[in-house]
Amino acid sequence: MAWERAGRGSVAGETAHKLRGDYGDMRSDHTVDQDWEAYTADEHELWRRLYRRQESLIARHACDEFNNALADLNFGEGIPRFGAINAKLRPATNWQLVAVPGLVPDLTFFEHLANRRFPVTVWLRDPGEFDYIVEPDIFHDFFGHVPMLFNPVFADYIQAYGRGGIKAHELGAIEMLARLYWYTVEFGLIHTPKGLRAYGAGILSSGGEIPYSVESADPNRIGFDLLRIMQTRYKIDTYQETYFVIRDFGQLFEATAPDFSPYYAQLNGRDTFAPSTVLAGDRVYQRGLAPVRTANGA
Ligand code: HBI
Ligand code: FE
Repeated sequence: MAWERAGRGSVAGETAHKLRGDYGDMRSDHTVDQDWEAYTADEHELWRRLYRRQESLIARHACDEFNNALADLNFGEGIPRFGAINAKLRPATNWQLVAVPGLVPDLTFFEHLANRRFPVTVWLRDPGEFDYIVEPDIFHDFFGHVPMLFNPVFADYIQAYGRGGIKAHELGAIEMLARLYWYTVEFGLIHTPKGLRAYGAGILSSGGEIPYSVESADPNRIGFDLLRIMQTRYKIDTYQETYFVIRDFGQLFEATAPDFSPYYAQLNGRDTFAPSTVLAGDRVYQRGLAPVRTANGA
């Protein structure tokens, strides 16, 4: 996953590479129709392969909330229809999926989340990208994110993130907020009675990073701390050097309930921490033996 930097306020054309996806027919809110009939038999087969590989990994490494929702949804047989999932999502947490051509501008993304609409990319990666994909595709967006939208507390957290994003956009603080999204929604771990488990979509949609994030002795694992996370840079083209661990989803929601404006003011101009740093005040679950990862080490 190397897409975050490309996504930052840049869909209009400042990206390092051209965005994939067809942005020609989208509506003003960047949504499109899914056009499920257009997926080929090969694409459905690739989806089944991706799904089966992840399924064998998540049983031991994903949190129960993710595993239970995934089992209920049962979308392993082919690329799902968003409409069918929406019929289940609406009564569960009042979220809806909307189809998008790919990365959308930050503010558009935040506005969807603030209104409990989760943007899901319509295209699937090529077979050669089985293990690694630069931009989020339908497999990352769907497999990684959708099951957690069925958890009421987590679903509220994502909406709160969207609202916070709109505000951060006005305040010029998106970078700090984006680190929170990265280290929770994308790469978060949770400490459960069964041990450490993953809930972040970037982990759960990756074949290699699931066991790495939960079991490897290499990375740091540190207790969740909102301000600390907002000062911590991240790498977009390697496995993470540090994972942050929550106790439960309530902790996430409560920590992020206050208005962030004073936090941004407090942190503005301060030094940021390298992704591999362990601080004296950290609650350390695991001090990594080899946290530093070089690019493309994934
Ligand atoms: N667009 N489709 C899509 N998916 C994302 O996850 C996404 C995005 N645009 C911007 C973005 N993420 C992030 O840069 C913000 O969360 C900061
Ligand atoms: Fe994602």
